[in-house]
Amino acid sequence: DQSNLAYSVGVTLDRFIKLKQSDFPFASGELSQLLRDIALAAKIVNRETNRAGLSNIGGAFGQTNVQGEEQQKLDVIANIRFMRALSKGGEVCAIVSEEEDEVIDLQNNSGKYVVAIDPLDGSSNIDVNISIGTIFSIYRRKTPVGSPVTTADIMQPGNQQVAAGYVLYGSSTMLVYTTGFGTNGFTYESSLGEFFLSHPNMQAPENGAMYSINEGLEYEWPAGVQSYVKSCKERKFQSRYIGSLVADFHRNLLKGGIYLYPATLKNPSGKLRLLYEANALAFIIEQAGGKASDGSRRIMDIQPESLHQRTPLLIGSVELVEDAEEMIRNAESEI
Ligand code: P6P
Repeated sequence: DQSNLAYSVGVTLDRFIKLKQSDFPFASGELSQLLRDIALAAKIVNRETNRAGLSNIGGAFGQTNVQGEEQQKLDVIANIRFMRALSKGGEVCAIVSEEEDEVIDLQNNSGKYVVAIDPLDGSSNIDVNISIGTIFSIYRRKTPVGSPVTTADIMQPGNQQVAAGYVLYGSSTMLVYTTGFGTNGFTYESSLGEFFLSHPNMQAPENGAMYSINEGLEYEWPAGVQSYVKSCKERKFQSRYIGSLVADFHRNLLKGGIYLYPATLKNPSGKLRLLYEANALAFIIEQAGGKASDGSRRIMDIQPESLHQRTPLLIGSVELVEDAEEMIRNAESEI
């Protein structure tokens, strides 16, 4: 039947989206078109990323973004490309981007969807040729179509997402996304300009023996995280930390493992952003049978208070995340 055909490896992304559209009996195809628009922008950013070294666009652009980080030219290009892709289709009414201080109101009140996006996460890795990624979340607006966009449309918890995904510009370029009916991975074949289904119905191993954390910040971690990482070492876990969230997340999703970015002195609420990093990966990992928490709360249940708010993030194999949460609870009960 169509659903099995959809999962046959080698199906293009466009065909997959069309075949799975029946998951949304009442959808008018707008979400499908939005996903196609995002995939097109990903192909363009992929081309720019691969050329970064040659056309000298990898260097800092001299501007800084709301994060106060050196804005790499590729950051700027990726932001422009995704903004354009998200604006042209007419499905989106507002965008939250890591690269934009304020909400981008597209003045398109007939748009049904709100998108939160990190156009190019880990851009400090561009100059050293480490994999980088795009992360996005898609929400249905809360206020009636046709009315102006309000905060209620923007400040939605992750459990309201209708879709989420990431693009990993790595040794191969992959698009992984969910619409709430499982998580599927597509690999880009640049000679054909198509994403092909390569990882149907991805399942996060329930357990694993790999942890990802910036060990240089060990003395700043909460006690529970220190004891959890100590237990990983006692069990001879492998330590793998690329310093690029999407790359670390993707490897742990495939192999089993846990990524941790806890509160630190410099970032008392953690470093990663709730709206356009943690929520999307949380939706993806849950749809693959994994778990995402801030150490005690489910990431997708956190009610956002501000656009660029940060959150501690523990994400990956369910057994590993639950072990870490238990050690954090125990440490807190001993205070
Ligand atoms: P640190 C990259 O800047 C990023 O946002 C994530 O991609 C990455 O996992 C994390 O920060 C690395 O942070 O403090 O370990 O360098």
